[in-house]
This record gives sequence, structure tokens and C-alpha cells, in this order.
Amino acid sequence: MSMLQILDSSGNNHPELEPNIPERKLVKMFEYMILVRLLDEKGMRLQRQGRISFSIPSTGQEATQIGAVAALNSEDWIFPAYREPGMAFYRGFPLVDLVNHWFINEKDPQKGRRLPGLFGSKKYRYVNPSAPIGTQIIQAAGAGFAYKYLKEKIVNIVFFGDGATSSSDFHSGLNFGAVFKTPTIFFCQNNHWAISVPLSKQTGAASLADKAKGYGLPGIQIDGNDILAVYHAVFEAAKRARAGEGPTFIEAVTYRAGPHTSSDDPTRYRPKKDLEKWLKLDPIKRFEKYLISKKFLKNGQTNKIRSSFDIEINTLIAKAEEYRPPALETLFSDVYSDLPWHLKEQLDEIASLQRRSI
Ligand SMILES: Cc1ncc(C[n+]2csc(CCOP(=O)(O)OP(=O)(O)O)c2C)c(N)n1
Ligand SMILES: [Mg+2]
Repeated sequence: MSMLQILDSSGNNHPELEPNIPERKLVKMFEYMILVRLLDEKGMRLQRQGRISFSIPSTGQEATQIGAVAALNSEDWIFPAYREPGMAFYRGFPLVDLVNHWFINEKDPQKGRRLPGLFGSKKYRYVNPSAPIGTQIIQAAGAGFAYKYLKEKIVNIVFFGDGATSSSDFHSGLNFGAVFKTPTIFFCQNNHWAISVPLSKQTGAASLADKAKGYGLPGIQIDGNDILAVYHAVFEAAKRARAGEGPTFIEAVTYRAGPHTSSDDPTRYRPKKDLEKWLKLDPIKRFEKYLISKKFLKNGQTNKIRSSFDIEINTLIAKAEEYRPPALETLFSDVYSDLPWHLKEQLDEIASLQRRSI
């Protein structure tokens, strides 16, 4: 299978495949790639300083998330794995909510119930990530079935990693989607690693995209560090899904340039040469070269974009650290309309312990 590439590693494009994206939108896409990279750097630093508990970087994978969200309509639902936060930001998810969530304070919209980075938003149609690998694949196929049943003209996209293709939910989700022609885009971020397990231990197939054939789905392999290829593939897949033609399987070939999470040390298992090779294929630098060649971006503008986000985020961090932790009662809210007696008892007990410790 040949891999779709529109922008090569030097930022040169193949004009016959270039998607028709207005200049303002291209620049917005670039800005959000910069934001994702900056948030990764800050998240990791705050975690190392002991100021937040956890961080999940998606460094090196900015083109997949931003290219995909830019190709969808705002009503389309996103079922992320956990390396696609930029999709929520691109849709307007407030940075203040992210930063308060990082610090698990009283303003955290997730009420401290999720690991920092595992946030969701109904408003922005960005589903809360599920911790067990692959779960979101069947959720998305099921939701896609519902849109079809309700005759809603929306589609959904589900993200998962190369490791998730070995899960039973991968099989169930793709099979269900293909049989019932759900308006679902199955988007695999092949970043070559599942924590410390390399791609070669995940499959005997020549490519992950080849797996689509067995389900009767079109499968396409794309350069995941080429934002225009991502946009093109997702746009076409969404068009198919909206026309009632069912799912498409997209394998985006990319690389996890950072650690799995802040709890991981990739130097213990990853060949240095591998990383060096992939750093040269940086999706941000490639897109920057393209935008400069088109005169949509000036030399030095990248730094300006970065520093304006930097100031905004630093202000939010300073405020977030001053807030208190979430209120104790939130531990028990949002599940029952009337709190059962045994939970009331537990709440009273913890509250009295808390009073004693103050
Ligand atoms: C069912 C299950 N098994 C194991 C884990 C632990 N785990 C968390 S992430 C991960 C690796 C997933 O790799 P991949 O699907 O390639 O996604 P990536 O992290 O590379 O984006 C594993 C094994 C889990 N969360 N759920
Ligand atoms: Mg992976």
C-alpha cells in the first residue's frame, strides 16, 4: 500500500492534491499546532516540578489532531484516545478549563475525577476518554449507529493507537461499523509505540491500513506528519460517511516524539537513532515551511504566536495555583438524583475527618 503524502518533509507540496483551504483557516491550524506543542512542554515541566500530578504529551502528533478537526464540521462528534487535546482547543475549549483541570482545583470542570489530560466536553462534542485501551472504538460505532437511526446528518471520528489495534474492541467496532454502515471514521494514530511495545509486536500485517480489507472497509495509509494529507483523508472520509456510504479506516503514520506519559522513560527502550530520524520529520516545521512559501506566514511569526499563547497560559497557571481543591461533596455528585443513605453516611464520615485534620 502506498502512503498518501501531499507535503513532503521539506514543505513542498503536490499541487494536484492540495486541499482547498482558505488562508485564514490554514493559519489557524498552524496556531493550534503551536499551542499543542507549548502545552505539552508546560505540562511536562509542571509535572517535573511537582506542581501537577500527570501529563500526557502528544508532541510530534500535532498534524493528526489538528488536520482532522479542521476537516470536520463543528456538530461532528470526536471520540478521542488521549493524544488529541488540540481537537478540543481548536473548537474553542477554554484554556482556563484545561489549566484548572491540570491543577485539580475547585474550578476544574472534571471535578478532579480524571487524570490531568483526560478531559472531555459535551459542548465541544469531545467525548471523555476511556482508560481501557480501545473502548472508544465500540462507543463510536454505537453512536454512529444512533445518528443513522435518528437520521441526523452528522458523522463521528474515533482515534486510537497502533497498540489499540490488538484489542478485541478494535475488531468489534470495525466489524459493527462496516456491517451497519455507520457514519464513523476510524482513525489510527500509528506512532510506532504502545508504551514500550514496538509496532512490530502488534501485528504481522504489512500495514495497519491493510486490516480494513477484512472488514470490507476502504483503508488508507497517510503520512501523519503531513497536515494536508490528514485534512484531505478526513474530509473525504467524512464526505463518504455523510453520504451514507459507511466508515473509512485511516492509518496515519507518525511518531510519538515524547514519552508515553510523564510516568514513562523512553530512553530505557527506544533506540536514539529512531527518534533522531523522526525529529527531522517534525509536522510543525514542515507546515511552517509550506505556509512561508505561500506567503501566509512571515519569518519570525511563529515566535510571536508562541509567546502570545505563553503569556496567556502563564497567567492562567498563576491563578489556578491559588484556588482550593474541589469541594468534598463533589465526590458524590452527578451520579444519583437522591444520594443513597450509605453514601450520605460516607460523606458525613469523611467530612468529620476533614474537620479534625484542619
Ligand atoms: C485494556 C488496557 N490494557 C492496558 C492499558 C495500559 N495502557 C495504557 S496506554 C497503553 C498503550 C497504548 O498504545 P497505543 O494504542 O499505541 O496508543 P499510544 O499511547 O501510542 O498513543 C497501554 C498498554 C490500558 N489502559 N488498557
Ligand atoms: Mg502507539
